Amino acid sequence: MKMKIKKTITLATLLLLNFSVVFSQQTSDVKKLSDDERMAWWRDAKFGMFIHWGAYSIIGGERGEQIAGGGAEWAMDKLDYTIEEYEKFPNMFNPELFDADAWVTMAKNAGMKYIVITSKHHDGFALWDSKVSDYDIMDSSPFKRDIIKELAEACKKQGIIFCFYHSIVDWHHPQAQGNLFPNYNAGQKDQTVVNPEFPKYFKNYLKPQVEELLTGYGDVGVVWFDGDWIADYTTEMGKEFYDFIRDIQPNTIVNNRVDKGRMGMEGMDMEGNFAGDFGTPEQEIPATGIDSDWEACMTMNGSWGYKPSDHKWKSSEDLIQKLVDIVSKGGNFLLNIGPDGFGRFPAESIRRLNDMGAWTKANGEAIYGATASPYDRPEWGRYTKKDGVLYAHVFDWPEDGKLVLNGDIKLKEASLLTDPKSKLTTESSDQGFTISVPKSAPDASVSVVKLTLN
Ligand code: FHN
Repeated sequence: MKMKIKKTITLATLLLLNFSVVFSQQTSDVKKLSDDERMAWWRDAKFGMFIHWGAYSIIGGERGEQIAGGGAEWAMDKLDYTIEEYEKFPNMFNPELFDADAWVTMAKNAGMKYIVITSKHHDGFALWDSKVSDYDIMDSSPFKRDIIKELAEACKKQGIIFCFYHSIVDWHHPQAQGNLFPNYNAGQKDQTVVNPEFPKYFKNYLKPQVEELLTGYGDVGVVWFDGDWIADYTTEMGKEFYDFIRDIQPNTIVNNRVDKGRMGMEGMDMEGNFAGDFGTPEQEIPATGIDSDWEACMTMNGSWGYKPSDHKWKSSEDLIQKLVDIVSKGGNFLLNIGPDGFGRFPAESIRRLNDMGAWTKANGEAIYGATASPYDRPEWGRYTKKDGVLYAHVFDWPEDGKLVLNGDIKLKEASLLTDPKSKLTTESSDQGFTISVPKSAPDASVSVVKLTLN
């Protein structure tokens, strides 16, 4: 394993104009934004694409008769590959159909504003040209194209904010869990298992790899850590890591998995002083709004990594409603794609992206830059709010053509969002306002009624 550490640190500034980053690599006078300024683009963006892609994408979660349970990105562990056996997959990973521009276009057309790609997942294989490792796309795969570079450049070109996911857990590295070979995942299964060499991995490998990603690929919107749960990783390391990242790119955003405060899949921090800028609920949406920054990440079927045997796809309608639900509670939605080993998005994912794109194109005004609803959740759907305007997102369109608003809403006028000229008749009573709406729903998934308030 090479142990070269890149010394140059490029300071960068994020200048954010309507979600598009103006890249201005500067070696001095980087403007350090306030926390609110730094978080502003992310809070407005609401919708991002997660990409889980790596050598596991050619395995598809299958080995002989076995099919890995859960996420196929865990193939190495779940299908009991030894490190030596698994190393053959990076050697075969040659995704010639990978087209970064096309991926970014698909995200953009879906209405997504940022992309978070797995630079390295738990298997340890790096998708960029790492100087501290041979276990990367340039040295251990025939592909020899820096995937992170191509994606970062495509994002920059198309005005999508580039972000990366990075695993603290490493099943391959000899000073991390890899040292527990053949039980390279023992620390996941038994929290008392630690690797005494882990601090060396942290200092000489994990940090330098993240430094490479922060210095070689332009401005990074979010550093999205994962694998915070292993006992080897400490809260001191987490805080040090957070500061390290902000020293390199002062305006980048870091998720809460950089530290050890996360409450399981619920994703928010427990009481205490933990590093990280936002909570990370996984595969779930909080029941109510939360008064701090959070982002729910979710799969379209049941797997993060490509898994052709998993047909449990969420419907487009469900995904659109999830986006609305999340925004109505003040969160962001990070929706996953697991491209295959050739570099293709699954057809089922593309269809859903297209459906979401059609919806966000028509209804984006009620999503981007919107905040949580100050009103109780109505039976028929959700509310979002922006600039004094309330948006009623109707999941269950009233058959009698009467949309009943919460009693505490003081309505001035109402119209269909997709038909601004439609002035809907409203009626007020002691119980509140009722709006007369067309008998059939304007949108099969979620129809939005724009409410101007008094
Ligand atoms: O183990 C991973 C999993 O493979 C996937 O990357 C998700 C995404 O949030 N995070 C972990 C589990 O919490």
